[in-house]
Amino acid sequence: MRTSLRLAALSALLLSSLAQAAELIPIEVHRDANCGCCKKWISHLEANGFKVEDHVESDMSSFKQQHGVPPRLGSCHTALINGKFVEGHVPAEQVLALSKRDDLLGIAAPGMPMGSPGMEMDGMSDAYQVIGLKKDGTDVVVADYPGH
Ligand SMILES: [Cu+2]
Repeated sequence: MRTSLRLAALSALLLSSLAQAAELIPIEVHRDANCGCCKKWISHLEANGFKVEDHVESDMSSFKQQHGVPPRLGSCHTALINGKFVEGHVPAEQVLALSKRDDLLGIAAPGMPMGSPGMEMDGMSDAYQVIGLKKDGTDVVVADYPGH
């Protein structure tokens, strides 16, 4: 009797931790129809616990403008999560960390840095930074990725 109770408790525990592990984080990605690296970035997010809602836009530059992405931080795709933007090939770990940054309107990996997630090219990588846009409109460096 006692053993079966313990087993029941144990399997309940296992099931709940499995459910937690399976809980995916929703994010929407807006991109141009012909953007290949955007799709690769989506795969990177999906491999890291995100559930991506993929949107094809006809005019990315006006979309970026509408969502407050300054041109200096611009890249290819623009993702939206909890009212904040994620511009370009930002690593998934930084997208996760963004939930703790209420001082930021969004983050960006400006341009198309080689070696960033979705921009892998024969092991080459540029050094790049993830930049946060603060509510006062100024930029702050959120993370530094060294090249090699
Ligand atoms: Cu890209």
